[in-house]
Amino acid sequence: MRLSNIFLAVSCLALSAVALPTADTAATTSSTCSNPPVRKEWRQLSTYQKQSYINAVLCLTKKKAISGIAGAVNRFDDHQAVHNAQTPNIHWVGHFILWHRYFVATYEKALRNECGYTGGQPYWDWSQDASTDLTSTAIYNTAIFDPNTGFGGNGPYVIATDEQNPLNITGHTGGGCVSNGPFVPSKFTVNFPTPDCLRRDFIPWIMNSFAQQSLVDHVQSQPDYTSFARAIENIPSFSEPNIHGSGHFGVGGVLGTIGNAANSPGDPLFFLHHGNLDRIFWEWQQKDLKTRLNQVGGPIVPFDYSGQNVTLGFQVNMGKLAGNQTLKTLLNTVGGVLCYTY
Ligand SMILES: [Cu+2]
Repeated sequence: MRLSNIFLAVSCLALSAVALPTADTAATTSSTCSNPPVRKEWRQLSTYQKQSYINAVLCLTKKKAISGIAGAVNRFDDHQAVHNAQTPNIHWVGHFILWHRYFVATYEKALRNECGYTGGQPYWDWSQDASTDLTSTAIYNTAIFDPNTGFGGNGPYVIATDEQNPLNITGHTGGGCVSNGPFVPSKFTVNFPTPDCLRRDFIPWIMNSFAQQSLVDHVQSQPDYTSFARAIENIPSFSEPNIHGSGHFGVGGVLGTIGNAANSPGDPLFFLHHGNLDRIFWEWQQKDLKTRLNQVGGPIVPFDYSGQNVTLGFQVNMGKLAGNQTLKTLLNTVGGVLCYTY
């Protein structure tokens, strides 16, 4: 047994004896988080569970928006709109991973509370399928893209203009409307910021290279929160891989919805991609919970690595979708405000 596990076990025993709701040093399930939903990898779900999840997503698209953000028509759009509104402040900052943790959890809560979904938010562990042959398309033939029990596949190839591809990303294979699965134009619309179909634009070399397990291992070997946070985003360039970019640009490419920095949550797959990043973060935390439930760092202002850092008391918000929370609260997935596990 690891030291941290012993610590956790002892703390839990102590807590159950005195029935305190929270502890500062261990991830204890609080009185407001009993039976946390367990998040699973997509292929671990049964066909029935997969269908229940997709049905709950489609259910969100039939409920009226509450975000108050112009362009958001339904509850699915709400999440995309909130992400869009905060895009300049939540990437390449110390709170990147915690903001997105809260974001995915807010979506999970909506699926459960408003659309009758009973499971945990599933995630997509792309590393399981990433090939060292960068031209391989095998990863696109896995369960997650299944047209019947998954999220459907690519869009047909569309030429991208120079304006649409300012970064000159090579090798895109799609760009048109997703043509099979539950999110085809007849069943699903991306309403925000303006109505469009869901687009995907697979780029095999990015998907395969950015999703490599060795990169995940590198991120998980970081000694502290600040270096972890920086490693998971790396730099905004295609000259160096970063695991955050794998799902975004391997699936979204140049023209796809999930490849658009501000509006990526318009692809329902976003929440499984970010669910995986959160699982990687959660696993990293488990290696030293005592420290990693109490540590944040990294810049408040994007890329401002010599400027002011976030602290445990730093607050993030979900607009009208959920209350403001401190980073300290969001470090614990079973603390009460958050209530899920892996
Ligand atoms: Cu984001």
